[in-house]
Amino acid sequence: MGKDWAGPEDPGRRIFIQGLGWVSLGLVSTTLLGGCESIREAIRNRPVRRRLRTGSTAVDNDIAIYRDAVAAMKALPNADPRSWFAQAAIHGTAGVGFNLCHHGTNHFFSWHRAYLLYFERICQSLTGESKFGLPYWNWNQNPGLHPAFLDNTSPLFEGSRVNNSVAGQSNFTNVTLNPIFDDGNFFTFSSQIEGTPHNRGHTHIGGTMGGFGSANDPVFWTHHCMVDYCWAKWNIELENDNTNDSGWLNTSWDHFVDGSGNPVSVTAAITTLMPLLSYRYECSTVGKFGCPLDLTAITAAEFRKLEARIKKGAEVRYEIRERVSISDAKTLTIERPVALESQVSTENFAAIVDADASRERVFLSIRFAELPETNDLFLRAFINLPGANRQTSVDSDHYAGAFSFFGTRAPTGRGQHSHAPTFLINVTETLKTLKRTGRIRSGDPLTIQLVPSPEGEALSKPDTRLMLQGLDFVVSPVTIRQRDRQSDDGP
Ligand SMILES: [Cu+2]
Repeated sequence: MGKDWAGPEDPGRRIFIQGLGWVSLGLVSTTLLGGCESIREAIRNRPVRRRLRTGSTAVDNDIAIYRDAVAAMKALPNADPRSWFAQAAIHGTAGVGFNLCHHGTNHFFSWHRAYLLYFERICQSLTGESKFGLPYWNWNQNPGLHPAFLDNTSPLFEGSRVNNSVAGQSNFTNVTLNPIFDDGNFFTFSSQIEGTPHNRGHTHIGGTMGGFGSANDPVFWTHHCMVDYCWAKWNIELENDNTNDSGWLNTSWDHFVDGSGNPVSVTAAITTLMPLLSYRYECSTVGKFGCPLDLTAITAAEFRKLEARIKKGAEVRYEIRERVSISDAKTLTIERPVALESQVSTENFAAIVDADASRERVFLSIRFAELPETNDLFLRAFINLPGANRQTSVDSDHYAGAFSFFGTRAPTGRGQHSHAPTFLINVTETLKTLKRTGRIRSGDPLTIQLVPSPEGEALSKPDTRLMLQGLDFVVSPVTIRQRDRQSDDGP
């Protein structure tokens, strides 16, 4: 193995040597936990992933290194696994399909976290900047792309982008993101981050970013770094727990390479510790959520507790207590928003409308038979608002949420993930508000309005059809985290 940057606490290396799951973690902890000062020291010395913005010397420096790294990767022959071509091809191939990436699965977060870490290692290794942390594009706070990506003489430039900003796009604003971050269930949180800001980031920037070759646009990595920060923020700062499902934890991948181009093996379990052990995020606000935790000021005991909590996870399942069908298969077109009326029985109605938000959440579950031919559109959902259309404000109390498609029906038939694309929208708060203000009454039917809108003025394929397979209300129990973590010192 060549000389790659990997500190003694590096979990990726441990797992490569030791095998699957948590086997290696004793080693990680003993190396790290010397005492307060050494922990603070270790955390401070990690690569820092900063929020992309102007006016910060540290960020300017990160961008300069990123630019050099991208140039160096682009200069490598395609056959080199660290080359720009090879790294992007792990994810997908333009005009052909996705390759190894996870979309629409429970490993959307974990797979992309590993993908980013090893990409970051390659950047570090090719530039000699062992402390380099990939900056993240916080679209909620800074909706415009950083100017460094707009300079057409820079390796960070990509000429095919359709938009350089997501300003004004509701998939990134607090009204949409707050209910997603309020969802304490790992699976449904992941699904909504993927379907809403993640998918829309791809399709709204568009061009290369909107297609199977998206990882060829340097913006991709900063966008996915933000997706990864969303997971880290939700899990580490906001104290929600990941799943402890052993099948999930022990899933492993061996198609990534380290900074020297040598293959590595990584488990989903290990990815959960990466933001603690391999890099750290500079905190920033997302929606109504500020910065409740400063990792660099943490004591050894607090760190141990935090690490134990992450390793322990929680009995999280995506369980369906109640499923009420609103609609069967239907074809939607962009020209015609669709209103779907439920035939909800009295008991079902109560289960949905009276759900106790502290114990259960209500989702709209929207399944499509297949991806559409084009993805330059997004959908908004409203409840009990018969006239809802493209112009209806998301500030309406009836607004439930939005989602976008990423990927299209692959021209070759391969490369798209085989499942039917399913989207979840957390409608718990919307239902509560409508009930409180008398706009939902027991016995009246609940109606759902799905409003498709083009990204721009018109669709590239105006006759695009959306093959809705089914739309349901789903009531899912909230996993109650164990409050007492005193005895949770991990396995
Ligand atoms: Cu993506």
